[in-house]
Amino acid sequence: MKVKKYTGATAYEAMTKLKNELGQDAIILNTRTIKQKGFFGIFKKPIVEITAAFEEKDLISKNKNSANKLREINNEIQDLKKMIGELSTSTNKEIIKIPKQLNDYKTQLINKGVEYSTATLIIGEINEQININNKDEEIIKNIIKYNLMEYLGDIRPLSVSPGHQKVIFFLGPTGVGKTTTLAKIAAQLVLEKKYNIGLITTDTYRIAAVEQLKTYSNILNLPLEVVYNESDIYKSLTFFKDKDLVLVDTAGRNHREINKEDIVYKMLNSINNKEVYLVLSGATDYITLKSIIEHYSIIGDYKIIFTKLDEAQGLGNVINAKFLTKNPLSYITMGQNVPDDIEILDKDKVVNSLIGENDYGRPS
Ligand SMILES: Nc1nc2c(ncn2[C@@H]2O[C@H](COP(=O)(O)OP(=O)(O)OP(=O)(O)O)[C@@H](O)[C@H]2O)c(=O)[nH]1
Ligand SMILES: [Mg+2]
Repeated sequence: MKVKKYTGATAYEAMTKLKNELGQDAIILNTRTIKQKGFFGIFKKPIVEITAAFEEKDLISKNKNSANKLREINNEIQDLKKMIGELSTSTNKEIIKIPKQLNDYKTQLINKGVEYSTATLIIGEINEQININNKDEEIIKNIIKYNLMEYLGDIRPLSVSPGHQKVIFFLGPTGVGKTTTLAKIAAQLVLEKKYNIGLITTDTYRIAAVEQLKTYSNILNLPLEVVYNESDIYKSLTFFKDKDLVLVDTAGRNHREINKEDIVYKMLNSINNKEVYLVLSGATDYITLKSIIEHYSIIGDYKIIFTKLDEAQGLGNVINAKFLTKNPLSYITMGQNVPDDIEILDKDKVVNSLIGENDYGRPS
């Protein structure tokens, strides 16, 4: 057992010193206030003295702990320094290596709603492949366009093979425009292509959902079947045996709640010849879009329709979606008018809009 004294202007200060050195295990033997003599016999402020007893091993292990802690902190500082170093060299690389013209295109894409890391990747890849120094504006623009076109991939609208019935599903989050888009497509197929079409709705959740589709079916003079349960699926499909196309409207679903027990997925699994469209609003924010796409991966093969591009700030989500899923794009819609406000996605126009050359999707 050893004894040591600690002093401080206050008891707290002396105690803090003691605890720092000896830890919690020391035993306090005595605490006293000491008056100190100054010059000419004038008293200075009193100090507090604490006497403590401790085992030497406590001091050793305490010191050892402190040394370990110091080493840990030191290691963390080294790691942080390394990370900061790496970060600044990579940012420097980006700033130094990406020429201004390319960086301007990157900013342009971000302003059109392309997600930051996606825009960085697109421009970074171009920069890595091609030396754009001394190239004129027009050539640089074309390089950007070719690349964006490539990312958009093949556009796959509905393909109909007469004599082989196809069932077309429209799925997606609530209120994105599934029913309206179905009506637009149905109207064009009936009025322009004269296909023989039947309509089905599985949306029996929302009041007036059936009525909404019924209105379109009356205007277009198309039969409508309502599916409430699994056996209705087969009944209505039998009823529509002679149709070239059967278009299926589904209830909007919170994407976090979609599951394979839903009547729609039972129906999807029962049908061989089908096309599935995931309807997405172009005006959705990126993290929501990402989450929707992740949840709908349970569907597997689907094609994407972007609606409400007239309400979106830019067409960035069209590119974003292609980076989140390899599934093909198909149609875009840009207004509430049935059947006019829909078209097969025109890659050229999308790309020109992304680089600020037109206002594709905006009402003219
Ligand atoms: N601005 C704009 N509005 C649209 C577009 N497509 C649909 N809408 C409107 O969006 C609203 C919802 O459309 P619906 O077709 O009922 O959407 P839904 O996905 O079927 O909705 P739920 O069945 O309730 O999930 C309606 O007011 C439509 O007119 C579009 O391209 N642009
Ligand atoms: Mg609907």
